[in-house]
Amino acid sequence: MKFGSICVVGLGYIGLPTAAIIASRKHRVIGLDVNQNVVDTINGGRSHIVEPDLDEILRVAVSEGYLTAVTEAEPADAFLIAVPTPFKNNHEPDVSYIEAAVKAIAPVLQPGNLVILESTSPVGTTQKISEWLALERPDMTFPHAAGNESDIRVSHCPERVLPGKILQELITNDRVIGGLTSRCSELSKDLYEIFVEGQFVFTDAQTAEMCKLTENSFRDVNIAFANELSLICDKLGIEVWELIKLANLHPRVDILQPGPGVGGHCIAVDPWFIIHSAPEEAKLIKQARLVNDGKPTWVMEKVAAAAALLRRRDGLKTIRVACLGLAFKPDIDDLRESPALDICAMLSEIAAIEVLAVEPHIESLPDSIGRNVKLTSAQQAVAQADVVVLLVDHTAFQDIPLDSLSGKQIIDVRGFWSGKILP
Ligand code: SAJ
Repeated sequence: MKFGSICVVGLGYIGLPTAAIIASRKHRVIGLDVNQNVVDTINGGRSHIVEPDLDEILRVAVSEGYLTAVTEAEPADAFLIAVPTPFKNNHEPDVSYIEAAVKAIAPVLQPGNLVILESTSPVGTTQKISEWLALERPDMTFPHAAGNESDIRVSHCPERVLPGKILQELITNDRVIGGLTSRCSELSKDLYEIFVEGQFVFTDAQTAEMCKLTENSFRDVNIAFANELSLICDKLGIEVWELIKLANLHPRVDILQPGPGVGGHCIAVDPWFIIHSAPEEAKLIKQARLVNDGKPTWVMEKVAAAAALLRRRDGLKTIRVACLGLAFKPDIDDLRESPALDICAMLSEIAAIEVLAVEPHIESLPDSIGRNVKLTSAQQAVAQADVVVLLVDHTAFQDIPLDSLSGKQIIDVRGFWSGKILP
């Protein structure tokens, strides 16, 4: 089928690059977002998020008239929902943004339209979308009730792209297509053929939902194993980085890297969707979440202990702590759900500790971090610090001369200086 126009609902980290890439293939794209500032920025040809290569592709798409952002839904041939799915305080999935997106597009739906859910969602959400739409539009038929003959097609095709490589992975990754019926799946494939070069694999909507949750839970459990090892090794006086390197020489062992905890808005969230739907069974997945969520407090306690030692041993009153890196992973500017940011904030609450935060990818600190934290250059922070905490292994930190660390307490949460002879 030829798609005359495609509406992407939610112009965030997934929706905006997806809208831009479809538009770059000379298809008319309507980007729908509730935020007027976001819509104005995009219509000005600019991106409100940082992602390699996005600025240029977006500028061209908007200037050539293939991409327009709006705040009110307009008719289109296909609707691609890419809104956030956070969890509530008790870790219960919050699908209210999806529900709002469905209600926003329902009035403009026409027979023959395709609705695709891309947002990571609890099992059963795609079916719910079909049911919600049926309630809003009793004049049409939907696949959960009408099967292959439905007026509207509904599928789940989860996004699986890695922040920092989104534009590349959107094209090259394989695409899991979970239609509510086989016709829903076929039409979804037609849409993704516009820009996907990876393979298409077909399944039902529930398996597609669970597949995405499984991928991120797999990674979370594996990171938890590495983080737990780091705690065990610290207790036993073993260098965890060297241990992992050695163990990984085994042909069937591939341990991930410990760090300050798991950040971002996917891996620390999605396992809870599985836990919520099968709490009795998802014991390991839950324990992994707790291990990873506990790591920032463990790091904070290590720093507090180093500060206490300096006070006792050297009689220092105020201890200066340089926190190297605030982003949720290396070489990006994204501070959302960052354990490094949480560690900085926790340290700044401790009396007689002054935090010098270093984050080469940002211009100013977020308000949430508190007023006691100063954004400082790496060189200055290291020069002034009594304790240096390496939280994020940004490439830029390779410029820090090892001899500038001399005489400082060093807490290397990433193994950045592992194997290097520190003075
Ligand atoms: N991390 C470690 N140790 C490691 C690897 C990662 O501590 O060995 C930490 C990172 O520092 C970061 C967190 O885990 O704080 C998550 O980073 P990540 O690079 O593993 O993943 P994300 O959150 O950027 O993207 C993930 C990807 N999922 C998988 O790799 C299974 C991506 O493909 C998904 O599309 C994305 O989640 C998403 O949107 O769900």
